Amino acid sequence: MAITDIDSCATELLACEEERRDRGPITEEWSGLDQASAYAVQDEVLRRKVAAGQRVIGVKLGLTSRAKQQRMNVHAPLTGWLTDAMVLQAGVPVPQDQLIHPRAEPEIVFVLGADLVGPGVTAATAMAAVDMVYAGVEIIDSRYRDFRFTLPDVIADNASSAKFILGGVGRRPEELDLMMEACLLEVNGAIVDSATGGAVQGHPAEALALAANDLASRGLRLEAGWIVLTGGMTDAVFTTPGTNVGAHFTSLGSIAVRG
Ligand code: 0L1
Ligand code: MG
Repeated sequence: MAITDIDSCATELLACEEERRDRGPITEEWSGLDQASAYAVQDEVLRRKVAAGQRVIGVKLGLTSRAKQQRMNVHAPLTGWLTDAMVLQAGVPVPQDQLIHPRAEPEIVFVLGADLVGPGVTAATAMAAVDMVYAGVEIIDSRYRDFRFTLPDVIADNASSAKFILGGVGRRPEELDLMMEACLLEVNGAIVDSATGGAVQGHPAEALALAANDLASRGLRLEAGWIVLTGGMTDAVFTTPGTNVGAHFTSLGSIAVRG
């Protein structure tokens, strides 16, 4: 289909998700896809999902670590939406029959105890709004072939969102040194990558502040009770059938993912 505006772009990206079909970057077809129109596409896709019964449960950040930015060749962070349909319960295998080319990445996750309203949110004010901290693994699944995209493309695609798993260990923020919180990423018994929370914008609280301030620039806010995924700490690994991924955190426990 010809992509000529926000509406047709939203229709195409939703169709790709539903049909498990990947495609080339939309910016190569529609020059009107800039950052602002890409967020409008993201919001339109969300509006349609909510109209179909999904519930907004939070926000995700993407490309908040240098590892991810270098890997994807996109050098700026972005935000996307989380809905209840994205929750994958621990122990449930990656639903290959719903996804195109899923990959897993470890993240530090916040659950908010209070609204967080930008502009002007700092890491300190952001942390004051956090109720609990968890480990998470995000299962990303770009609608773009080979995960090849520009910043507007990946914004329109809701930051490659698909599923996420929340760890079973919740801690109060004051119990943790999140800059030093480490994660070892294991694939089929071998450690393939590692990072600390400092990889995420210097501190995951900086990522949370960034989300609040970015949303404020669009007249939006983070809400009490919402989940915030702060972005992949390491590169993401493919979760093909038969792959076993483990994300082992210093204080936040381990998450096992079965491909
Ligand atoms: O597909 C991608 O890697 C872009 C989304 C970024 C996800 C993340 O950094 O958490
Ligand atoms: Mg992520």
